[in-house]
Amino acid sequence: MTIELNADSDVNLPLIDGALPRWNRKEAEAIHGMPFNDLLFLAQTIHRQNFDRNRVQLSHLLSIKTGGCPEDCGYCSQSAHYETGLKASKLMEVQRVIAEATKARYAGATRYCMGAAWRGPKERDMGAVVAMIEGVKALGMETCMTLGMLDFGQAQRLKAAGLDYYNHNIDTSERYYGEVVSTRSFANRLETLGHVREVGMKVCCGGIVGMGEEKADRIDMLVTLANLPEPPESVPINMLIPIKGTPLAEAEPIDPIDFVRTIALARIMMPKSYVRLSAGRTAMSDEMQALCFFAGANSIFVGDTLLTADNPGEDKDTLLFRRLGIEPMQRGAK
Ligand code: SAM
Ligand code: DTB
Ligand code: SF4
Repeated sequence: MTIELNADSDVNLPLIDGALPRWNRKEAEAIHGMPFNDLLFLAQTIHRQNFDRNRVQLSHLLSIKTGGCPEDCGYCSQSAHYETGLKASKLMEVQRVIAEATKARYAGATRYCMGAAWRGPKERDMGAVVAMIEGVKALGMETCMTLGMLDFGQAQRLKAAGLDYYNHNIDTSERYYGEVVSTRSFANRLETLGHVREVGMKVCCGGIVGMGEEKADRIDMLVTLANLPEPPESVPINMLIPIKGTPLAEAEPIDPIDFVRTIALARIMMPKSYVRLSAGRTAMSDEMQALCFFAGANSIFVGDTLLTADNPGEDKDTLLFRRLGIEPMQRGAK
């Protein structure tokens, strides 16, 4: 099947039924640079072919271990390398995690994502982490964790505990990665993603835009994601939340139109993935978020806080959804 845009457009997207196309930078650049109306029309057309068009999936985040992280990610409030004023905490107790998850479930979240400021989990933490997965799963929510690097055995144990998704972002292009993080490599990220896939977990992997990268870096990041052996089931697109004390505190904000183009390109190149409009919504207007939903974003984080930073909160999101005629996705929906 080929999507014909109109007689004036020279970009036809080959979508062979059932098979996802593979991408190269040139094709991706051509789509990214289409006239905005054509780009959004194409993204929305593909979105409708693959998803319930007026539904958005709700995920809820909880930081189960905050701050004091040995990694030096230049965007992060939780890195021990920077003075961000954040107080580090120990791993949260299992019962408290389950109590927080119960609240999120009643507020409509279908996926519960637990994040830890670790380079990777230590053996001594694995028991508690497994108990958290089992407890949250028992509430009937999908479970997701983001704990840093995993070796194969750790991935196997998380899978055996019932973890549905593992979040591990590539964050930017391979070229720009070293400008942002020095304590690990882009290849390390891909290695963990490989373990997660190999044990049969679903992959949540995306990145951050607005870190001073070039348009080509955003495009390359999406090309890498779309060309993984299987594209991630979830693709979080974060807009940098500038954090005082980090090297990226003064990064030039991304042009909102370019941000929407990034979302549209993600939707087009990964037609069956959930594209999550992730961090940074507090700084976005309702109109910008509406454009992102039109461009194919169909998942958000709900609740007052992300891991450490502010999020719009339930009242604001309920109002926005009402204005846009968007409904939360039901549990068990595709
Ligand atoms: N420590 C784990 C790791 O790095 O994989 C998990 C937690 S980490 C905070 C998860 C993701 O949050 C990062 O990969 C990044 O994409 C995003 N993130 C962190 N700080 C951010 C910020 N200030 N603005 C936007 N996104 C951010
Ligand atoms: C993702 O891509 N975004 C979330 C989640 N995965 C773990 C985290 C956003 C963090 C925003 C900054 C903060 O709260 O500290
Ligand atoms: Fe640590 Fe993750 Fe923050 Fe990097 S992004 S400093 S690994 S918590």
